[in-house]
Amino acid sequence: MPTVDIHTHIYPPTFVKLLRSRTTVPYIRTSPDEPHSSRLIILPGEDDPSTPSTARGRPIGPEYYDIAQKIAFMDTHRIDKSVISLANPWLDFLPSEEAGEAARRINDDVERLCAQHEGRLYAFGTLPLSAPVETVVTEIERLVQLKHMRGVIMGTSGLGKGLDDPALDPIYAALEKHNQLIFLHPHYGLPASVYGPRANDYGHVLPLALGFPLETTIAVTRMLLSGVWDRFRKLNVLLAHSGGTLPFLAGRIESCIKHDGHLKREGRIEGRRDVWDVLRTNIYLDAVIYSDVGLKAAIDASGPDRLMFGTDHPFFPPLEEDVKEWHSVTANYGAIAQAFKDDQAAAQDVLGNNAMRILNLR
Ligand code: 5CU
Repeated sequence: MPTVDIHTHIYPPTFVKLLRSRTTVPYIRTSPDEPHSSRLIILPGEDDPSTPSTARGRPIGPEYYDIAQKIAFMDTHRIDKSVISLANPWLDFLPSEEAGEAARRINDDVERLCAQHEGRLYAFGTLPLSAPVETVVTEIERLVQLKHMRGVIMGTSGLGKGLDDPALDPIYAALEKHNQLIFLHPHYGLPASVYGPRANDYGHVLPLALGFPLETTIAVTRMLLSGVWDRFRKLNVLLAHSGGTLPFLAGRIESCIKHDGHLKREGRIEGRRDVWDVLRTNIYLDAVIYSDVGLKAAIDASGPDRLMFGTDHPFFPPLEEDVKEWHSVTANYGAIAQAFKDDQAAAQDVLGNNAMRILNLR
């Protein structure tokens, strides 16, 4: 009975080199005062001049780019297989003319890493979303040929205008045609103004705990409202962080749709697929929510057969030194144990069997 981690990131060496060459977000900075410790600065606003440089971003060590550390982490946490993905902000920031080649290079790097650990690693590929749509579709078609790829990871910006942009249709069509899952992951959070003038006092808590999940929820709701799943009925999307807040808010979203005079006048309420249908047919959820309370909402919304264990490694390492097992991982294991305390078979499905089936792992 395998344990499979489907939410686990890496910045392969070529990507780290790219980040080290940059001076604007996203970048990696090594201060001359601390030559042995580098910081990874990726989130919007994270290098605000009012934040001391030693508090910007997060420390970055080999766990972010060394595949041997990923395997060691898997061994420590009894994870048999991982489906690795490039971490945010993927290639969103690259100039259009560079993105296609960068995606090919990084996807080939990741494919090689998986081949070095046959049977233990699979991957979600990365798309060159700032490139012309044809370049993106070509990369999707190339990814299908790579042995270890099992779909693509994407942020919420799409081609720059969000995931409800009709210009994405050829990309959705290619993903649907080749049965490639989108792993949808947040990065941009909410506008900084909502965090208030004292946001810097609160570290990363507001953007990560709330900005990320709400970003995902809004992105998926926009896809729903624009009819993406009416046009692409077999398009499958795996939502990070147990769907943000989608399982909890699905009823409210449906109610707002049914009470919207504008949608009614335009005839867009009847005949569409509702959020519950999409949650149970097109959406998969990870189990990265750290508590059985959120997990139960995910189970109720999509069903235990659509939920898959994840860790978010290498993010959220323990702050204490000499801790062997990460709190963030034991919290996710604990949430599954608690939510399925009367159903061991369903717990095992979430821990690994679902991923084996849904992602066709061997
Ligand atoms: O700690 C963070 O900033 C992050 C991040 O950027 N991406 C992610 O997947 N988890 C945590």
